Amino acid sequence: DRKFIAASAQLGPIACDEPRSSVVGRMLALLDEAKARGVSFVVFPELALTTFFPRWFFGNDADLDVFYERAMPNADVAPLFEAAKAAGIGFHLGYAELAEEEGRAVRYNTAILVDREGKIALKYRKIHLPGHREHEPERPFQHLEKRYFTRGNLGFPVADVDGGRYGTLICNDRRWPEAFRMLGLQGAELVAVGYNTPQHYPPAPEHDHLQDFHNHLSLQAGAYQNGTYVIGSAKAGFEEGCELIGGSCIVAPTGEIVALAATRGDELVTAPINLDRCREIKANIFNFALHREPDTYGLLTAP
Ligand code: CDT
Repeated sequence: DRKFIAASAQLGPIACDEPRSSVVGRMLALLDEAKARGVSFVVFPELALTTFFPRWFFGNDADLDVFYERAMPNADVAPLFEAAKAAGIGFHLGYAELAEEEGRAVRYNTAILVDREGKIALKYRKIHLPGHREHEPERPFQHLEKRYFTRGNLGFPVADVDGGRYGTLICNDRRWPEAFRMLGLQGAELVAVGYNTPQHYPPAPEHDHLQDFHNHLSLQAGAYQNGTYVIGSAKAGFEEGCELIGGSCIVAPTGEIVALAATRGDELVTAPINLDRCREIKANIFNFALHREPDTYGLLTAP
């Protein structure tokens, strides 16, 4: 339907040795609260089932493999799929994916949208992979997404889910207007964005105090410039020695934050959604058919 209550289900820190069953238990508690509040769509963060493992260098695949899912759903997350279906709640989930392509293992930073009937309606693999590829021991912590993930190969898909047009971006993608525009051009009305964003950015620590601002700046601009709701969901708090920003929020198509997390722990943030409000923007200031000038934008797609 077009009018419902949505939630961002922020997660606090996940320890390196916290089992999937414990994390899923925390998600089930948030889902219970969502049900009590009449929510029908919940956004969980990027890499929601484990600690943010790209902060460490692993010298061998066996140590790395434990953080990846080989199937989705699998036994660990089945309780989440079942509980959400029983409650008639759709959800977004980010996880590390170990896929097999032509007999080769390929690693992706992946997110799925699951509809209210428990069916996976959309799958996206992160395209803008930040950080670095080689071990940089001088850093206080690593950000090895370029080493541990292959660039997504599914484009920027949207799907018609439960009466609306939904898309997903993953963390660093939100900073790139082109990524949001790819979804906007396909008529997205709700974009789910999970993130793990350290407060400290070793290459430019002078920007540390701006991390929350840049997060909201990107989410709010993406919403407004494409006339879409955006639901941002953080993995937040002091995780294995690294502080991650919170600020999970729901942004209206006008770019206004209509609900905002108050903590850096497990927290459910809810707001009423009316997807027909997207037209306030899509039919006016950003009426693409009327006002876009794509023949002048060639530079945007030049390599
Ligand atoms: N997970 C993720 O993409 N995090 C990045 C951190 C900054 S780049 C090292 C982000 O864009 O928030």
